[in-house]
Amino acid sequence: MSKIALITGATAGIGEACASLFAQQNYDLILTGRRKDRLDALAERLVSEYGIRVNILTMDVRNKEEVEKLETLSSDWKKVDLLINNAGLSLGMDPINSGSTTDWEVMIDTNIKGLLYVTKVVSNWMIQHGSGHIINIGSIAGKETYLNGNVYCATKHAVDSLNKAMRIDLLPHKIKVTAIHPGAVDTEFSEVRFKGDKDRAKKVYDGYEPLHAQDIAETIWFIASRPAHVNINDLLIMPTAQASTSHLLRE
Ligand code: NDP
Ligand code: 8X3
Repeated sequence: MSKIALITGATAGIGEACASLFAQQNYDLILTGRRKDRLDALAERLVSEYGIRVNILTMDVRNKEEVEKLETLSSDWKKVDLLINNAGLSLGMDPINSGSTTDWEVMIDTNIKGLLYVTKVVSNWMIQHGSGHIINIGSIAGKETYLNGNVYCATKHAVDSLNKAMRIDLLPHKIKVTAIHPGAVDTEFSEVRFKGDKDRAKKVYDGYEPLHAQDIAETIWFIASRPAHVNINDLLIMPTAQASTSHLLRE
């Protein structure tokens, strides 16, 4: 029987690249996100290219009731081997005294509370079937704090902390827990952060080669495919041209 992966935020960027790579590796997939049209198109492509089974769930991870709809999946689908907690975003880049409180709430509700809601449901399934692996997508922003990154950095520091907490709490149930913390990855991330300002978003990646979503997907595949006795706890991955959030070699 094929393994099952549940990927949050599969409609773009890192989540979408993971969906394609795990489909290629013959995983059946539960894919979630808010944009149904994108989920439908992705599912259709993966089923036809790889012959896997795909279950899509349109949900906003901020909405606890929508997340709990995961419980309506059949018992077969609840045998999830791998959860990739990927859905997340940054909104705005302003000093703490003038940032938008609405943006702060969206980031906190998505990156922290959403990740917790999904984890609570899926970790219970993993406990029931006695194994599983949770991979949390953190960020270099969860290891460092940079100018005007304030609330986004705080949410990713929370993911770093929750990653450690999950590993401790789920140890008796033999569930692996990993965080992967990327530096700059060229996805829709900056366009979302700068609210559709494509020029400003493009400038983030000017003059150097950023990571691509595929680089992160391949790293996640490496982590997920280690033998049962090996767990990668924490992994920081950066473009070669990036030494820290504020040290970039632009040419
Ligand atoms: P994208 O913007 O390309 O993708 C983000 C994904 O998250 C989309 O599928 C989006 O789906 C989903 N998402 C956002 N908000 C919600 C929500 N409320 N409910 C459900 N799904 C949601 O960005 P990335 O692929 O880059 O981001 C993926 C993760 O990687 C994030 O956690 C991000 O913080 C992290 N990261 C990104 C880095 C980068 O430089 N790009 C670096 C380090 C970490 P939809 O809009 O359809 O709901
Ligand atoms: C995304 C990377 O440096 O823009 O998490 O915060 S950064």
